[in-house]
Amino acid sequence: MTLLVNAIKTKYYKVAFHTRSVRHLNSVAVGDSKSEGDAPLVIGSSRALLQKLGTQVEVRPAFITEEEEGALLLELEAGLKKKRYEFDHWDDAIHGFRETERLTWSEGCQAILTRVRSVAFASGSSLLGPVHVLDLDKSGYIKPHIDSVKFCGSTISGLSLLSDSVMRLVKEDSQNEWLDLLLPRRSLYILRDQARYDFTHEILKDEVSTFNGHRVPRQRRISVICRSLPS
Ligand SMILES: O=C(O)CCC(=O)C(=O)O
Repeated sequence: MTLLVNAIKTKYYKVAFHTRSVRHLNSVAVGDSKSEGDAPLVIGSSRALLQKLGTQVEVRPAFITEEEEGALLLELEAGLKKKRYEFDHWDDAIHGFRETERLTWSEGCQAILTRVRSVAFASGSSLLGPVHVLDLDKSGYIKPHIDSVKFCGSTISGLSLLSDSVMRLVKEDSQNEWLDLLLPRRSLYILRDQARYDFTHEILKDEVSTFNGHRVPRQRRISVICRSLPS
């Protein structure tokens, strides 16, 4: 069991071992990713950066309905419950998680994933067959990392179930360039190209989970992640 869990994690993630202080003063908001109330879902360190990465970072709120979220949870919970949350050594990429990969889905869930794939990936792209499912405990979080180029291509997209959360992107070689993405429960996020290769991404822990100065309480969160294959 542990071997499988470690194999999935090690396969996808390259942890970024850097310390940094991200300044969130003077952030700007731009782009098409807006909440239903028209509030921005992506903010960043400068308008130039947001414009540059505008098409490479998307958050689509309410991508799935409550019923669809329920269907995914029903299908995933039994398998996840058999595993223990792992609270790992400080240098691992994820803290307080359990995970699985799933290749076959019920018809209803498959239809949701087909919708995800049709909006997130260019038609004709080769996709990783198994979907990665990551269950973060309320106290769990994902440290800054860049997904391994060996196993993951130019696009990563994920559905967020059970909780709102904040994803932070920081330029690997220029730490004062950053974006924050508010990922509402049932939203879909998409990271492409430079946003995926040149920026670390992370999911903030509850204690520091804020977006644009507002607290975003983190509950247990399950993400359902689709990836393209390296070309
Ligand atoms: O849980 C998430 O949505 C983020 C997962 C992640 O960091 C990754 O797949 O590289």
